Amino acid sequence: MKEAITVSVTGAAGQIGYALLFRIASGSMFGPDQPVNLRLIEIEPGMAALEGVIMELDDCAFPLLNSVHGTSDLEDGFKDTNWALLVGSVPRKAGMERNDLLGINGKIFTGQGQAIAKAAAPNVRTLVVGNPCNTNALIAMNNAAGVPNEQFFAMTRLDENRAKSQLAAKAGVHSSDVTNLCIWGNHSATQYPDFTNAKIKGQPLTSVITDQNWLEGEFISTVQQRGAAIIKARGASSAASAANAVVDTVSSLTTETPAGDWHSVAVCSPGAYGIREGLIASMPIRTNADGSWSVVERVPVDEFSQGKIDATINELLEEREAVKDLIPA
Ligand code: NAX
Repeated sequence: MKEAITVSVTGAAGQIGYALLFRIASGSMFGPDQPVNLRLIEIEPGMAALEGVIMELDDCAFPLLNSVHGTSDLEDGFKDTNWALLVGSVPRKAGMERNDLLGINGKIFTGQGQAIAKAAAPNVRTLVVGNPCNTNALIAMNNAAGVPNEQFFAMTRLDENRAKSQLAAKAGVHSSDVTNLCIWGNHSATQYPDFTNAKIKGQPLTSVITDQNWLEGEFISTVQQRGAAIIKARGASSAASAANAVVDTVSSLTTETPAGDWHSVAVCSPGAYGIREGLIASMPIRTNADGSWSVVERVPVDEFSQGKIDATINELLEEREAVKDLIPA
C-alpha cells in the first residue's frame, strides 16, 4: 500500500464539501490505489453538521480512507497536509457590496495562509474554491511565508467544463471531443472562455462551429452566467459540479497533461501574456511529467481575445487594490 496523502478541506460541512469528500475518499481524486487522510475544517457553528458528515464517511467503510479528523482549529486542520482545499467562505448577502465581501473573506484567508505555512507539509499545494477565489488565493499565498507561490491555485475548472459542455452541445459531439479550451483571468462574470484556440476532435473549433455571433455572444455569456442560472433553477448554487471540478483540477495537477492540450487553473502569474506578475490569474497550464506545472506559451491571442483578457485582468487588479492592506509588503 502507498503512504496516505493528507487532504484538508475547509467548509467541509457545506454543500460543496458534502459532494466532494465522498469523491476524495472513494479514490476519484488520487486514483484507486492511493489511501487518503481527511482533515476537515469548519467554523464552530458548522461543527455539529460536520460530525454528521464524518459519521456518514465512516458508514461508507471506504477502503482508501485511512483516517478522518474534524476540527475548527486551523493549525490542527492543516497539520502535515499535502493538499489544502479551501472551500469555506462567507456567502455574499443582500446589500453587501463586492468590496465588503472581499474584505470579510480576505481576513479568513490571511489566517488560513498563515496556518498553512506553520502546519502543513513542505510540499503542500493549496487550491482555493471559496469566492472570490482568485483574490482569496492571492491573500492566502501572500500570508503563507515560506511556501512557494507555485503551490497556490484558484479554481476555474468548473468554467472550463461548462464551456466544453456548451461547445460540444452546439457541435453535436461529446464534451471529451473538445480540447484546448482555456479560461482566462478571474473566476467571475468577466472570465473569458477562449474558444479561438479550442479544438474539436483535433480540428480548429471555429471550422466546426462557424456561427461567430453565437461564439462571441451567447456562448460567452452562457458560461459567464451559468452559476446564476443554476441558482435560479435549483434554488442553491452549484455544488456537485463544483466538487467535480475540484476533483478534475487536482487530478490534472497531479497527472501529466496529454500532449498538445492544456487545462485551466488560476496560478500565480509569472508575467506570461502580459498578466501582472504575482496576480492569481487563470491561463493555459500544462502539468509536466515531473509533477511541476508551466504556462503554455505562444497560444495565439487575437484582438477580440485580448480585449476580453484585459477586462478580466483589470478586475483582478481592482480586487487586489481593494485588499492591499491584507497583503504584507
Ligand atoms: P456553503 O455555504 O454550503 O458552505 C460553506 C461552508 O463553509 C459552511 O459549512 C460554513 O460553515 C463554512 N465556513 C465558512 N467560513 C469558514 C471558515 N472561515 N473556515 C472554515 N469553514 C468555513 O457553500 P458552498 O456551496 O459549499 O460553497 C462554498 C464556496 O464555494 C462559496 O464561496 C462559493 O461561492 C464557492 N464556489 C466557487 C466555485 C468556483 O468555481 N470557484 C463554484 C461553486 C461555488 O460557487
